[in-house]
Amino acid sequence: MTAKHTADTIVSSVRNGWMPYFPQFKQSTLELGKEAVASGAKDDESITKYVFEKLKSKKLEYSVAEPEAEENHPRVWYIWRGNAITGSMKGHEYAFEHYLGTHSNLIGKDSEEHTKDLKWYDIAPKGKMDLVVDLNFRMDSSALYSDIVLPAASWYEKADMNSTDLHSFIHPLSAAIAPVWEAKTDWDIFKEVARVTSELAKKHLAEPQIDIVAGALSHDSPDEITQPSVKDWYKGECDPVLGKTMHKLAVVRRDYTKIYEKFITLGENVKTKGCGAHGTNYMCAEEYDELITSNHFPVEKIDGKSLPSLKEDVSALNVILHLSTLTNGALATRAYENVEKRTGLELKDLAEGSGDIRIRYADLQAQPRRYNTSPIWSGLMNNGRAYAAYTYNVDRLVPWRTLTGRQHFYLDHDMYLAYGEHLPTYKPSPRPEAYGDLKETLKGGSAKVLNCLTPHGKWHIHSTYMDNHRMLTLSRGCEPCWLSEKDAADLGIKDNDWVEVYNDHGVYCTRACVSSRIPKGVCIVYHVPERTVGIPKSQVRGNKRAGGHNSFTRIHLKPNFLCGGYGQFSYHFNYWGPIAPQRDTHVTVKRMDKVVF
Ligand SMILES: Nc1nc2c(c(=O)[nH]1)N[C@H]1C(S)=C(S)[C@@H](COP(=O)(O)OP(=O)(O)OC[C@H]3O[C@@H](n4cnc5c(=O)[nH]c(N)nc54)[C@H](O)[C@@H]3O)O[C@H]1N2
Ligand SMILES: Nc1nc2c(c(=O)[nH]1)N[C@H]1C(S)=C(S)[C@@H](COP(=O)(O)OP(=O)(O)OC[C@H]3O[C@@H](n4cnc5c(=O)[nH]c(N)nc54)[C@H](O)[C@@H]3O)O[C@H]1N2
Ligand SMILES: [Mo]
Repeated sequence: MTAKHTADTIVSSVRNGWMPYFPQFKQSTLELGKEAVASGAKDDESITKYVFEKLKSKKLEYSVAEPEAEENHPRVWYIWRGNAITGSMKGHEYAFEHYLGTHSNLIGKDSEEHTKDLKWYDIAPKGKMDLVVDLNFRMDSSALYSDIVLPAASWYEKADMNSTDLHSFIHPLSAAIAPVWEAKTDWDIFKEVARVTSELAKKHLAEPQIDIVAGALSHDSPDEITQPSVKDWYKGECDPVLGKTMHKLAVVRRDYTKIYEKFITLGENVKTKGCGAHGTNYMCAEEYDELITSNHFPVEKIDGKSLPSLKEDVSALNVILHLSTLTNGALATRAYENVEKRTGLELKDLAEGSGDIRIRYADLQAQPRRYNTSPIWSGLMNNGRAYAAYTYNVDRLVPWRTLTGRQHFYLDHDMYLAYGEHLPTYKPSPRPEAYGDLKETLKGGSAKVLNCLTPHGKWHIHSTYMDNHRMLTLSRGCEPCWLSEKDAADLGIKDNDWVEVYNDHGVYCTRACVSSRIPKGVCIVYHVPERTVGIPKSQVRGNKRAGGHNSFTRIHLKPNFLCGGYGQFSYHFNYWGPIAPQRDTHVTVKRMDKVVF
């Protein structure tokens, strides 16, 4: 199990239903839907069966098993509220080369260890992406590389909300002025994209389509007990059974001409299926109807039917607030009643006093308001108590959302056992050579190797606020490379010298900040410089423009984070899945004798 290339573990992870992956299959899922119908399949059940049989007989191949095939390239990328290129993109230069097809400072060679389940290509394709669209109010590094930049309204030009599970307030953003010049609110931009797509669909995708979606085995559902041991149906280790030994399949009927209508209304699935997350659920048919009958909310008439309106950003916000347990007390009570049934515990008292609370967007604007204590989050906040995670489980004995309902120290999953991750134990860091960050760089020579860390910026949030004048004045006009006095002396580097931080993956040019606070053997480049500020040309890369702090990084996925279908190791969007560690990246640092911008 552990002898596999991590990319091969990703392949089994998708086939076994531990993780979703897009694009899904080597064949278009709309074509697949048509083919199923042409073969005589009529209802969802027979369409699902058709696709299942095709997967089982291996006539339908998974995209994840051949990411280099043209049919499997991701083509269109929308970047919204992220600085995906440079900011988040660890392994930046690899993405330049293979996804964007731009210049890159990569000199790394392919690994000698080839994949088995994932089809290996000796020459990997370049520039897989066709179109990159960025919504932003700043010309950040991602915007610089995008084909289309859609100017977004800033936080003072639109209605919006922010919230997290770690504090107990919902933060409103309000328009003080109208969006300047061509800028639009994010809501209006996406609404316009939806409208134009629907228009174009009348010509290109006029007929309703049948789509197939493969879903992962999910957290907080019976899927958590589907795979007590790791077996691969694809390799004949067990029978393929949808939603048990493999992923699920859903048939989704799409009408692309109606995307706009769907964007501006809330559909009836919410009424019939209810809402919920994190192991909670509640019906909200009454509240859904209130959105239509009460004159507090606007409606849209579609084909003679009234539906709650999401046309304007403020309407969308009020719909969310009306249907959330956090801001509609009747729903908090109902959700606790459901947890009472599941746990046999008395919990409804936690909603006491919030029954008639209804928080609207205008209320949030008037003054800060704490939201209701609700089973969706694990912190109890009654009577002004500060939010602290898991007080719900500790104080009220509500089972933890794990396989046993308790906190786990010992993890008895096959993959955790195989990797020696079943108990927290000390594992020495592999030697720098094992990581291979400097194979080409140090060919025919040697140099001082430092472990370069890229922690979060002290005074800015990622790339935001980094590039304003005040911040740049505080930080030498750049994001410097922090070095220990000893390493700097060994490398002949003085404080404030221009240096190159580089390895096989890429290069970042900046000033040195020599400090007694940095231990020997380590250097630090804080997350995130912007390509718009002070990026000179690199001498070690023959006068090519250097990159940012993610240029010298790459990702080492932790394979056991890919597993699924077993208790707390079950997929949930943004909660369980592999993270992208750039830890233990090794570099060398060299003084620049000439700085050319
Ligand atoms: N090497 C290394 N890489 C890392 C990390 C690391 O520690 N080291 N950390 C990782 C982590 S944990 C994270 S969270 C990511 C963060 O990385 P990103 O999320 O990519 O970084 P941000 O700079 O926060 O990007 C947010 C962008 O959204 C824009 N924006 C803000 N508000 C709005 C809005 O209302 N509308 C629109 N349209 N745009 C808006 C901002 O101008 C900014 O350009 O980076 C990851 N990458
Ligand atoms: N000021 C500011 N605050 C932020 C953010 C920001 O950008 N700026 N971003 C927010 C976000 S989205 C996130 S995810 C959090 C991140 O916040 P943290 O999780 O605190 O992340 P970092 O600052 O990247 O790293 C924490 C520490 O890990 C150390 N470290 C690096 N490699 C290793 C290692 O191999 N082993 C160990 N044990 N330690 C190591 C680093 O030196 C650093 O001191 O911060 C949030 N808060
Ligand atoms: Mo983060």
